[in-house]
Amino acid sequence: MSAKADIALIGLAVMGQNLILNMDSKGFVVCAYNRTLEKVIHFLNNEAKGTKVIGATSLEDMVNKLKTPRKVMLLVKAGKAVDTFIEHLVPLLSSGDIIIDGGNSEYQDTSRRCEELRVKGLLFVGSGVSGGEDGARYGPSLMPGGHSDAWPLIQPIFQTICAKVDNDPCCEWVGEGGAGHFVKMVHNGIEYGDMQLISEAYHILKSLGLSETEMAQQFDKWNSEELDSFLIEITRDILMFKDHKGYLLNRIRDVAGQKGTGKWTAIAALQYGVPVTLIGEAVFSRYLSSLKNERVHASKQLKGPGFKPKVDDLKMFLNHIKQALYCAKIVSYAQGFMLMREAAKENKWNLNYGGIALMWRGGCIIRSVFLGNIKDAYTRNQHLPNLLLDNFFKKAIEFGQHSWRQVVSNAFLWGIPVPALSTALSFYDGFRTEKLPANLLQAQRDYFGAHTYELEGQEGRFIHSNWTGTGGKVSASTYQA
Ligand code: NBP
Repeated sequence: MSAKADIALIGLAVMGQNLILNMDSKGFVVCAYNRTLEKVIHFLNNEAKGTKVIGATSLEDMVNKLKTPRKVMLLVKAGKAVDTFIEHLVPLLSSGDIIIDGGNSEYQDTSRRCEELRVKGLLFVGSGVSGGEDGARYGPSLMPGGHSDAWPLIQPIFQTICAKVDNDPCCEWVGEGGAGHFVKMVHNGIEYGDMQLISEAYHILKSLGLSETEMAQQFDKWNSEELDSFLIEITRDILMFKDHKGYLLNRIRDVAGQKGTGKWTAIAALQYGVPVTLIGEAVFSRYLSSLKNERVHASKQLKGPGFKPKVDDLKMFLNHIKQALYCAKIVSYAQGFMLMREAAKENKWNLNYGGIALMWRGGCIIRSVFLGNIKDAYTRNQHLPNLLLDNFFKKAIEFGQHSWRQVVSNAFLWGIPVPALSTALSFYDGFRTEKLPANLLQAQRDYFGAHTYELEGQEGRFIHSNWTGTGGKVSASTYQA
């Protein structure tokens, strides 16, 4: 039998099945394979019935059914499963063939796999795939990176099956090595941040006594303005969702789970030394939520301010909340882009920031009109050092910051936790402050550890003072505090 499949896809769980059906609907012939073979047969006889999808009974069979250069995409559980499949595929493939990992792999793993396969003459791509089940089926956001020779070969498939916004594909080559998975990781971190911000707004609205319908109306209104986005839209729908017992949301346990990509972003931020404070708080907030038993116990012991949240002008305060959400969101994205910039510098990736905003503009969970504004900012200036310095965002914060400060300060007075809204505000204030109190930190470090300091205007010249009159003249070179 002559080879006829354009691409093979391994992994017939929710993402794999839907991506196959997406590729099939766009005219590509896909060969489906899965570790548990029964799933291949079941898929062919059910979801893929009547399509051009073909199945494989073994990896050898799958490889033989592929046009060359062969393209094999993995959509399996990230981690060991990916390495196991790669190990089994390598002896079956030929030089110039391509392996694509579409799972949520760690970007360092992707960089490693890319190098290991480069030596063997194979092209490896690590691609972020975002949008969940629906995105995979009807157009995901795709963030491919790795061995750049693979891009022209997979581009026709990737840019056909991905989401489009105004006919622009939400998929572009990101960069070498683990760049695609790094960008996907930051995307997920930003998703954590967006969700946390919305949850804090919900908490305030609820504390002010708004009903589910009134809250849903606010989200609906915000969804027609600057905050127009998938997450605001689904929040409106979630608020209105009822089952036979009434509104469902109130009965859902307030303990948030996570799969780890937000945590990876926070870890990367610490490793690269970038203050990505909002995503960090979003991750910590999920951990705090999971201390349910301790929180229940503490709620009976620890006192707060002891009065009910109340505002004189509700309409005005609701607008303040929207502005606070918007301003904090700008800071969150600015921080995410700062992290990508630093990682790009260290890893020598040539990231196209406007292109990244466009990739996230459609198809994925953080899709929003706002990402179009970010794309425009990088179109105006592709070397923009920080999103906060773009005129559009600068003006947006100038306009919204009074509202933002009102919301954060009132939430503090009322005892409502707003870690993401407030850390974003502190970041904004820190970033725009010419002289921070770090001079005192430096003095303290030198006082107790002889870590030295620089004087204003004498950068690069490190001085140690004998603060007590009893210390020596020797400065430290090892211990860092
Ligand atoms: P899962 O992450 O649940 O993985 C299921 C697939 O992995 C099945 O094909 C399963 O084979 C295979 N697998 C497992 Br589990 N352990 C294996 C092993 N040790 N060796 C070989 N194969 C193994 O599927 P998914 O939710 O469709 O996600 C696929 C990838 O896409 C993941 O990396 C995920 O993080 C990522 N992702 C998911 C979403 C989403 O919304 N679900 C969104 C974006 C990205 P079996 O059938 O034989 O058990």
